[in-house]
Parts: sequence; C-alpha cells; structure tokens
Amino acid sequence: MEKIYVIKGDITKVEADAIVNAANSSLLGGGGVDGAIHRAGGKAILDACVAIRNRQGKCKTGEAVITTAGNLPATYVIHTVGPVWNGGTKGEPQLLTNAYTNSLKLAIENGVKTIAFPNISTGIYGYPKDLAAQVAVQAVKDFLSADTTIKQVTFVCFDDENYHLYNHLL
Ligand code: AR6
Repeated sequence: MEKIYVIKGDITKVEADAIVNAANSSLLGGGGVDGAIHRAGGKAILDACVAIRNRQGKCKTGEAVITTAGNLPATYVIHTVGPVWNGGTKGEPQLLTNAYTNSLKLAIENGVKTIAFPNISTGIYGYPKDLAAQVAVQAVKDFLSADTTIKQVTFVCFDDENYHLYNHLL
C-alpha cells in the first residue's frame, strides 16, 4: 500500500505530525525507545504525561494517550502500551493490534496526517519480532483501508532484523 513506508533509524529524529512511543502503563518513562524519546524531547513530555496520569490514571495495555513532542521535530508524541510477551496465549496479538489501532484513532482525532511507529513490544517486552511485524502491518493496513485522512504511516525500525522483516512484509 503506497501510504506505508519503512525506514531504519532513530524515531526521535523523524519529522512527522506524530511519533508513537512504546511506553509502559505508568507513562513516566523507561528504557528503550521510551527513554530515548523522553531524553531527546525534554521535560515538557514528562510534564504532560504526569498531567494525564493525574487526570485519568495509568494507561492500560493497548490504549494510547497524546502529548506535546517537546523539543522533538514531531508535533505530537502518542504514547501507547504494548503487551508483554507471555507465550502468545494471553491475548498478546489482540493487545498489540489495539496499541496500533488506538494510536491511529487518537492521531485522527488530533488532525495528524503523518505518523511514525517504532516496533512496539519487540524490545524489553519480548514479543517475537516476526510475529509482531505481521500484527503491526495487518493492523495498519486494516485501519488505512477504512480511513482516508491519514496520509503516511512510517515504520521506523531500529535494528536490522526488524528492518528486513518489514521490508519483506511490505
Ligand atoms: N528509535 C526507534 N526504535 C527504537 C529506538 C529509537 N530511538 N530505541 C529502541 N528502539 P522497547 P517495548 C526499538 O524496549 O518492547 C521501556 O522501558 C527497539 O529496537 O523500547 O515495547 C518502556 O518504558 C525495539 O525494536 O519497547 C516499557 O517499560 C522497539 O524499539 C518497555 O520498555 C521497542 O523496544 C516497553 O517495551
């Protein structure tokens, strides 16, 4: 599909209306891409996350919230929480689908036309990369087939394995 792109690189450098963060339920930062986004984006992102926490509590797995992107070249950061891999029988595929779909819904609600995703759950959360790539691509394709407002979705792969998997799938 011509709206979907794959690049290899660091999502904190990507110019898009929104970049997505693979956060945790606390929304208060962590390692991996989450740590990189908070480091590069500065305190404004954490302040916005704390405000959301105070307003609505933790972010459940598969759900998403939106904040400023602080000092990043993007306009917004959409923080979503992917599932921890527990062998695949604890609803992981549906929860990962929800993370992508709810991020895209929030994007549309905020007028986002270009959005970049990291490979959610495939680092610290241990989701097998090949299975996660299949879920991610299917979720985005299904969503875009019913929506015409999003113009561009970019999968930003940090490691070679994910980059090859996404190139193969797309
Ligand atoms: N740009 C793009 N992708 C990146 C970057 C980056 N700068 N850094 C890492 N990745 P992970 P998860 C890739 O562990 O598995 C955090 O502590 C990485 O190679 O960041 O969803 C949160 O707070 C991998 O493919 O997220 C949570 O506690 C992908 O990003 C937990 O980790 C996701 O790896 C979430 O775990």
